Amino acid sequence: MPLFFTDASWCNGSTAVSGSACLGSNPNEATTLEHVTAANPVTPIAAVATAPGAAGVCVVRVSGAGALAVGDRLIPENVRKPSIRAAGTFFHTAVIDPATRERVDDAVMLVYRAPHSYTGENTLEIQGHGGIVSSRRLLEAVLAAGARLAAPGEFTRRAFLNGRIDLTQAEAVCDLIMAKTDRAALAAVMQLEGILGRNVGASYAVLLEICAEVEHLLDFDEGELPCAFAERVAGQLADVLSDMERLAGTWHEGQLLREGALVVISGRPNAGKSSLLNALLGHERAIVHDQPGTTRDVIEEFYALNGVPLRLVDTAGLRDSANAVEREGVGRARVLIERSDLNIHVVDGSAAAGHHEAFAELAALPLHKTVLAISKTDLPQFAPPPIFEGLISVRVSAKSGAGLEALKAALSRLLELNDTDDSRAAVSQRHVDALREGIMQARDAAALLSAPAPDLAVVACCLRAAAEALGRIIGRVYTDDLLDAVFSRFCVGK
Ligand SMILES: Nc1nc2c(ncn2[C@@H]2O[C@H](COP(=O)(O)OP(=O)(O)O)[C@@H](O)[C@H]2O)c(=O)[nH]1
Ligand SMILES: [Mg+2]
Repeated sequence: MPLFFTDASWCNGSTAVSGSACLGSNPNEATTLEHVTAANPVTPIAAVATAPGAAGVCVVRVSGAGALAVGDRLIPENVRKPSIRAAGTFFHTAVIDPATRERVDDAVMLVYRAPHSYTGENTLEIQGHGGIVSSRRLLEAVLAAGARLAAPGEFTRRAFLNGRIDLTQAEAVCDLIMAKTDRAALAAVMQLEGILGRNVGASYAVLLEICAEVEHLLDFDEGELPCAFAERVAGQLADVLSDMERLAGTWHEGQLLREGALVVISGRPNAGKSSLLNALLGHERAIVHDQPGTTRDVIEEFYALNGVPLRLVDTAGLRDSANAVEREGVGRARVLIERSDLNIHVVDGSAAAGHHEAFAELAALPLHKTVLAISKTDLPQFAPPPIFEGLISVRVSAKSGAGLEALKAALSRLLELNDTDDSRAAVSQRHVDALREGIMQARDAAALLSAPAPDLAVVACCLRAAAEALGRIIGRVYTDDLLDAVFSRFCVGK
């Protein structure tokens, strides 16, 4: 698997990184080389960029060296060809399928010329009429005119390979499309704007700089460190480490914003679980009935808590049942509780029967991620609940709505949701994995440098490995596998 570096500095040092390929001093030059040789030959790519379904407009995007020529083949003879039109122009035209000569649509075409487009390549955007059939026919005509169907995320992958955006910005495009709450969208917009890339890029540059200095010393000295060198570098490494640790510390928030949290509502039959789900959602999602065992399957709904997406799940009541379907539901509920990020355990505060058993069940639950909701507080309460150390409990009434705000506050507390900080990056699992690798290597380098007569070759190796880890985050160092993993999350057309 070739490893691509977009920095000349990877070739300068005396420490060779095995299996590496240095592609030149200019990031664009390097990526262009990759672009032509490996990923994409000259055939332009095309896809419908808008969501399927009935809509006013459908946009088909064509990108690549021959994109404008594709447009030439789609229009009547008497219309001026896009390939001879200026960048930034648009025009109205009939669209003809070059294979069938049928008139497909009426459209507006927009001409972008490299490098001033999303992908950095010549791009033609065709705005036709929306609708499933209409957009399919338009795309078929574009493919007949010489484009090939784009792979998921291929437009954004080309934008990255052509140096338009770094890898964190490419990922932010996907995060923004997938965002389920305003807060998640805002975090994605900040990343798209480059906040994470700049943060990581600065540490990456410092690490490479120190590494070059160490390698220089290796070439000219017998491993003797000049006066004050170790002290200065120790300071620089401490700053880089604290930046990396701060970024790694945003993982929890990033994870919640991207993946959401699984919140499972559990409890005995008739405790008021489905009523609580409905009360939180503000509509009658789950069937509520005084007959125990009404909810047999698992019901999942999206719910935004402080801008964080929750997967709120109502389950079958936990009890031993003779009914096979209900037993299956109870089994699923137990698995879900195990997997959940949070568990709301509902106990009917008004029921005399089974009161003690219901509280006894709590002992078997993962209390560190459980909120006890004592329900039906609008009815006379049977007895005060026993105290479980460290367990957060709230009193709620699905009927009157009392206690719902306290329940939300308890959930926020357990999920450790902080108030939104617009200027903060929120890293993903991929980022934090690389950050941890970088932190480990940078710490090793710092420890070696603090010892008397350090082995500078080993120090340089650690620094390079730390820089490489950070380089993978922003895409200054990449493999095709890494790009495949990043862009496979995308939809076709982006
Ligand atoms: N008075 C009162 N009754 C409730 C409340 N929550 C649920 N119930 C009733 O308790 C019964 C069982 O409710 P349900 O939500 O289906 O419980 P589940 O089996 O735990 O899902 C139904 O008759 C509900 O109307 C509440 O807050 N107050
Ligand atoms: Mg129910």
